[in-house]
Amino acid sequence: MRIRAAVLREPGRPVAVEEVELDGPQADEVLVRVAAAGVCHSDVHLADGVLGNGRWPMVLGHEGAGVVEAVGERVTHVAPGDRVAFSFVPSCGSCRSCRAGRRNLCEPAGRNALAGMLMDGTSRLRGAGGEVLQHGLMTACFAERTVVAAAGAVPLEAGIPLWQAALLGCGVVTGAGAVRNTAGVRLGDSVAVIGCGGVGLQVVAAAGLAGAGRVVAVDRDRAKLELALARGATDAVDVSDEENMVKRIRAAAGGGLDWAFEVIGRPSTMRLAWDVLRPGGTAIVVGLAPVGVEVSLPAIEFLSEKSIKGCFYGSTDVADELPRLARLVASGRLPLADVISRVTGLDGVDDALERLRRGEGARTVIVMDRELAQAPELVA
Ligand code: COD
Ligand code: ZN
Repeated sequence: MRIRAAVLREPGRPVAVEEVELDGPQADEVLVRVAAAGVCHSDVHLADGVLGNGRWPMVLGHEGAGVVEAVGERVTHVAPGDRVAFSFVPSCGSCRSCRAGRRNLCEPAGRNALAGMLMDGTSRLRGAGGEVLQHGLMTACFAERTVVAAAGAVPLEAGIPLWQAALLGCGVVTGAGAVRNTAGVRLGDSVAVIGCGGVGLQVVAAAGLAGAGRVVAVDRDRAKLELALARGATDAVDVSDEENMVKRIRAAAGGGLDWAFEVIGRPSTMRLAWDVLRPGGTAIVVGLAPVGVEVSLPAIEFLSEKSIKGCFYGSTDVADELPRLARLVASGRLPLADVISRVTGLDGVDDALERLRRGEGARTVIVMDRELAQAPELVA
């Protein structure tokens, strides 16, 4: 079938909407009519070509929600008409990582996501000239319709509008999972969140829900800090002048911190996360740095049992946890509308990427179908 989709042709060129060809779902796949999709900083990384060579031409978009239109013959967990959120780690359940209970590290899912293919290593997308297009992080949801692996379509209960559910599959799962799974924040712990963008704001809210005693929001953008305070941060530290950052963050928490989440993806802020820890504290690196970037730490400080830990997709088993998070949203305990700074149409993808590069606003949500998404008025 013919659909409209936002295609990355080559890094450095604007991401433009094209008519592309989408094949129907194979036995273990699902065809979804996309209602809405969130624009994440990782889309900027992909569009800028810093996540590795050859990751184009690609239909971008890895965070979104929609309604199932058709399912392959082996799919049983969803049916046409079901509302779903996308997961960009459709874990296979049988590789070594999955068997060990670490489904976010599913090996075939990781391999195929990097290749821009579905789980069988092939694509359902072709450009107007017949050339194969990659599926952005196995989701490719900056499009009117998409075909995803069965496990990439997670059913949603009623009670959450799709323009908000669009954020569940990346920002919310990553942020909440970093706090609950990767870290394991306990009641009364002190937490710093370094970088309060689309993902960091989810870390802030999750730290509050986990019962952290202090949640120190750190950013160089005043507007992000205001949002963080409204989402449960107890303190805000503006690091736009980069002066005495370590001292000010520690002072806000009444001393070194138990946890520091880096949600930007820069060596300097990874180091900052390390520096603000108390002895025995742990830095969780959520942010993704371009290929080839290194980070350095003062080795003597391992003596104080500080740790630094990587984080991918919030160490989450999405099939189990995404519906739980959706329930928190539906019950009003995890608001999402406040982090959506703009709602726009499919043609607005490139502008949204540009705003993220400039650090302007929080999440943009791209709405493909306003009625399906139950979305407010769109802004061009
Ligand atoms: N000091 C303080 N704050 C800063 C600095 C700095 N030097 N630089 C940027 N910031 C702030 C910005 O003001 C902004 O508020 C925030 O950091 C970044 O936010 P966004 O909205 O631009 O980015 P997000 O939240 O959409 O994405 C953030 C990640 C870094 C988590 C994401 O891009 C990423 O790297 N993800 C990798 C992890 C992963 O699981 N990836 C798979 C798909 S996301
Ligand atoms: Zn993302």
